[in-house]
Amino acid sequence: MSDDETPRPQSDADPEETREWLDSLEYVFKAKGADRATYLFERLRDRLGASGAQVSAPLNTPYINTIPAAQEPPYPGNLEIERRIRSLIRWNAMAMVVKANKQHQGIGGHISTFASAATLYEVAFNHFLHGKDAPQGGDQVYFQGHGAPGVYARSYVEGRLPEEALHHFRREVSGAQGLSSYPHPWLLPDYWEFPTVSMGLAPIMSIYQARFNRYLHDRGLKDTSAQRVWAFVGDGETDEPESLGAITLASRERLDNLIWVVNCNLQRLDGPVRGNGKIIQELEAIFRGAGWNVIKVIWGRHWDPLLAQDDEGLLVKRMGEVVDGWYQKYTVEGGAFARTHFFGADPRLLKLVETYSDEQIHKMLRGGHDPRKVYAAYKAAIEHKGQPTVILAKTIKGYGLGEAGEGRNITHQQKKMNEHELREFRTRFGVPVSDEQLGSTPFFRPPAGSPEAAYLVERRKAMGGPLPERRVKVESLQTPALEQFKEFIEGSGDRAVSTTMGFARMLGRLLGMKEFGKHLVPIIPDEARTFGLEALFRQYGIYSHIGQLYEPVDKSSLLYYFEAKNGQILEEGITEAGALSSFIAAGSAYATHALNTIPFYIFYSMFGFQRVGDLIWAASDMRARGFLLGATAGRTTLEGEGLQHQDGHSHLLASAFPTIAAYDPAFMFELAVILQDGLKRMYQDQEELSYYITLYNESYPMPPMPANAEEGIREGMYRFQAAPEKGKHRAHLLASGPLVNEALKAQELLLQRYGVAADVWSVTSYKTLRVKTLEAERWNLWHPDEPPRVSYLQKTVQRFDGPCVAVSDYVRLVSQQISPWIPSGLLALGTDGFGRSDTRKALRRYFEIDAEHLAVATLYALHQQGAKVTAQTVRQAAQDLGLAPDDQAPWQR
Ligand SMILES: Cc1ncc(C[n+]2csc(CCOP(=O)(O)OP(=O)(O)O)c2C)c(N)n1
Ligand SMILES: [Mg+2]
Repeated sequence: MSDDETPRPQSDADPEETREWLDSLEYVFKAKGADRATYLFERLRDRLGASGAQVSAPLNTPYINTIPAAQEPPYPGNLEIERRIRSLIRWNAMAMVVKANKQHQGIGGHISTFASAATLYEVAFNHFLHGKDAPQGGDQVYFQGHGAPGVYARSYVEGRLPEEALHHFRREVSGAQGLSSYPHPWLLPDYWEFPTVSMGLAPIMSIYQARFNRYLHDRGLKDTSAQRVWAFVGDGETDEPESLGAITLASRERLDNLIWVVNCNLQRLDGPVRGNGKIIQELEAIFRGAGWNVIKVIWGRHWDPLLAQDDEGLLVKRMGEVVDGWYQKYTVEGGAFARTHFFGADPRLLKLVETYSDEQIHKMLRGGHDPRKVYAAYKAAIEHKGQPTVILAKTIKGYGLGEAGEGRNITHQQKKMNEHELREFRTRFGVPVSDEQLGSTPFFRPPAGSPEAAYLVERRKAMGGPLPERRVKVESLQTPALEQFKEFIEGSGDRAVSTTMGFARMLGRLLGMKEFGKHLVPIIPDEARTFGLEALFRQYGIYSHIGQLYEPVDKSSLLYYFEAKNGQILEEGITEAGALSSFIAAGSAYATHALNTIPFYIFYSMFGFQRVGDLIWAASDMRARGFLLGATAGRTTLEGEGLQHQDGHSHLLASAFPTIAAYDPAFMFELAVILQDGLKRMYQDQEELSYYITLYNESYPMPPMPANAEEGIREGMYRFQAAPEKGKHRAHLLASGPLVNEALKAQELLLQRYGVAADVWSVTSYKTLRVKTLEAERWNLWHPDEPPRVSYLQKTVQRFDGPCVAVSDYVRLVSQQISPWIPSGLLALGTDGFGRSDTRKALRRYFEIDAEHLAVATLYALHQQGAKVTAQTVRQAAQDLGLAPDDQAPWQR
């Protein structure tokens, strides 16, 4: 085993002396308890370290259960009934997948994930997980996505789901009662609370959920002191960087309301998680090092007598040296192989099992399949104070599937079982299905009045009702009227400000509103100073569960770095994934806590959809509400920063998210209208959507809101400035964000030099324009004999009397979203390509979106459409305006 280069401890030079030390320790342990013994041990270690010796602090404990058999609490439930119920759930979960694939090959589903986790879930369902009617409130439970069939099967056995629903597992659109493949609140809004199937997201979301529960408590918004967050995680899933990326937050914040159960079935999809190592030991060291309470549940009760006889530690040593790949093989090969290979390593080990049959050896349970061991771990976890707990439970993937897949590398994808395999499964778990019925793999529910049915009902009632359950009980919140944003509507006069600064002031105003302000949750990933939000630190405080234990260096300044237990701001540090997880927790509190908390998450727009788009997708699935503010937006407006920072496509990405309203405002008054509307829609009208708004850091005087612009701002476009005079030609310039200023310059240029009277439109949301037009078009398609519907966009552009040229700080596809409905076509300018570092002026010239390019493009569009503008005029204009086009487009460079 030891052909690696791990340093080994020295050999024992004086065994007698060693024995004396060990005896002393043993004496203290027995006479004065573990705490005293540990204390002495740590003092010895400290002293050695202080003397200059290299003391290693091993992060691993031996490969055995953390809770010894002697310390196991009695099991509070009826083990026999629970076993029968568990078996029925196993059967139904398996039947769901097998049936679905029998009827429609390829429809998919997973048997073996839940097969390995059934005991982990069932002990929790019967004794730990609280439903929403529990006096202290429900727990928040993240179920492993691929284990969904087991959760549905339990709901069926409980009588919550009708049989019809199970028949439509993974067939959601062809049956009224379809069940979604995985936990999706969007698809089953009364059932699932948390989307978990994109692996790695549930772990990080659960950490921030637990922290958010604390935040609500510390701010006095809700007593969450007895609510827990449970996350069931796959061992393979821990390879996702998001899974382990935030675990130190949980220990730093002392989240003893958080419990993770890692189902260590040693396998992922393709094969072993750590064939050459031990995933449980690896995770133990990581979590221990990160400050978590670690409870290992490795061996079931059948191993206890053997461990009790293991005076010399031979068995524990053997358990520790065998790698996971072998453990998997013992499952597949059976008892005889395990005897020879595992116990056969030493004659003394062989002797331990000499009275055991091969069959007995094969059936010796792994810890995660033994309800007593699992119960002991859960109980210790909920009683543990001051740290989050992770339970590392060893199980067998595909447990109970026998030759159909138990422990095999193909098991993750196993969806079919032949009659022989079904019979074995049925018999093994004692499911009351006859041989004749086997072929149809019937579902089975214990009849009403049976002991199983009664037990199920009684347990869930005692635990506070059904689970999972998503329940929305929040009340409408009165949101501020537009008049309360008057100063922003009136503009900034001559003072140059940016929309980011405008936002910072609006956020300040909202936070300061009596009653309303407390609902806000500002979230920042270490960029408050970049966005001009540092004034909020002192005024509203940065949330810290333990307050501020030090005097900040800037204490004497007005805006010092103030941390407080009731602080309102979530300053997340450099973690967009973590900040978004906080956004999700706050944005879904209307469902999880019946509270209207309003997240304002402000970040570098480049590090939003691009960096953590999958979490935004999960937020939408979860029906989270709130504001995502993509600041320092625009490929050219964020000058200097270059390729990795300059965002010119988040609006394109946002357009693919069904429930996100995406806005790209140019002026402070636009932002005020959008924010006010968003607050009203999400919190007063309780619509389920969220907002993505880009903010820029270019300063210019903010004009007052033109008359009658309000509706257009919300609908996506309005005429900001009509052509000041009549000209020989007409054109329409569509501009967004700071590029409206370039359009205004182009308007002047076109009129002065070329006699073109162009109207300047501010387009605040291409996405809104497009979606509403698609809706009208679709309605018309299905109602050809009725008067057609006309969208706001269509009504607006119907009146266009000249070509249409669009410009924004985003890629062309963003404005081209509305091309199909512009009668004379749309010529789009945009920032396709990688960003560069330079000044705004140079960048806009480079990307061909400045006023001069806009003017030439407009002349070209007029020429193309048969207006009296010759090709020569266009060419000459380019020359006169100093444009020297490169043959290569910016996206090729
Ligand atoms: C982000 C992501 N990548 C890949 C997948 C596909 N996938 C689904 S389950 C699975 C293996 C899961 O292994 P593990 O986490 O150990 O769970 P187990 O089924 O063994 O309990 C994979 C790769 C996914 N769902 N999400
Ligand atoms: Mg696994």
